[in-house]
Amino acid sequence: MKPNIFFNSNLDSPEEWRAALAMHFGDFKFSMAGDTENPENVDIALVWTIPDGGLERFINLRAILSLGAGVNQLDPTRLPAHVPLARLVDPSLTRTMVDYAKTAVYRYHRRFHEFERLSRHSEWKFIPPTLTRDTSVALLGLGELGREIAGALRHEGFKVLGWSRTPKQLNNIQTFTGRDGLASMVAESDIIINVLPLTDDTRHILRRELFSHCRRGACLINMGRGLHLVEADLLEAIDDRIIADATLDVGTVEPIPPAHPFWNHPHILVTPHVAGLSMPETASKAIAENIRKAMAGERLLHQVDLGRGY
Ligand code: NDP
Ligand code: OXD
Repeated sequence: MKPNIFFNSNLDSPEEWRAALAMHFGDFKFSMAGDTENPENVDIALVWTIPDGGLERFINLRAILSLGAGVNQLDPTRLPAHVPLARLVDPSLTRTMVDYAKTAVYRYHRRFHEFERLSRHSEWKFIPPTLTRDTSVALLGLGELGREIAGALRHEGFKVLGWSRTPKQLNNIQTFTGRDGLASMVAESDIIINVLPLTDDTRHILRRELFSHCRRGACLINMGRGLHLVEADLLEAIDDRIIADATLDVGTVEPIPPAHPFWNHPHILVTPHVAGLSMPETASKAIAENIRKAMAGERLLHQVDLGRGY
């Protein structure tokens, strides 16, 4: 088997990916936009986003493999519907997402966000610590990432709640489904973490209506996608003290423009879409497996259901 792979990403290193794939395939072709000799011979598109020219010229494509856990950045409506699409599940991505969630949660739980503000005004104010069992954390999304984050926070002793499309039974985690379930969950939560995929159903889910059900003074952590959030509604909810603070790893537009009100906002911390990172060394294992499956005409691992959008 000699897979012919087309690579496209402005975030991932082609050199590192080529080297990582060489650990799995004795012989393979690897090209990028501009140097693909015979597009009709390309088997696999390994991509973070769609290249400017689209994928249409790859008329014999066997699979589209996302370099991310999310696929919305590929705009699945523009993809050839007959070619299977898979998202990435990778231990390094999961681990970095779990670490980010724990860091952001502890920053609120141990009041570092308040000490950061106080220290800017040279204010020495004692805010007593509390136990993790007294802080409740809600997860929107209980998939590959949400489940791991929920388990890790539970392990730290937090009270953990989670919401998903289909019902889940998870050890010591209270689970919810449906819009009413979501409203009930956020009403009980001190910290709300979004780790949903962006679909027609989840776009703008973090909006005024949801904030109206939140516990007063809740903190929000958005690790999903910028378009999950109605930005103006968050600013309003912070002004109204419904939401106390927010950590935003993703923006409606990335990078968030310099004049955006999120920058320098005393109650918002922006991180530049760094919550999760997949490292080619580990991620190439799952990608290689899917390349083998695609070449053998088998169903892909983590194949996206285009109907439901994730
Ligand atoms: P999964 O597909 O494994 O899980 C998705 C979860 O969301 C599932 O629990 C699913 O429910 C739930 N869900 C989907 N639609 C709905 C809905 N309409 N209502 C309620 N629940 C819903 O995805 P991953 O966990 O691998 O990744 C999740 C997202 O995290 C990615 O799509 C991406 O947006 C984001 N991400 C962000 C990164 C960053 O650096 N900021 C890095 C990596 C990912 P069910 O279980 O019932 O199917
Ligand atoms: C992803 C991401 O979806 O990094 O993997 O956002």
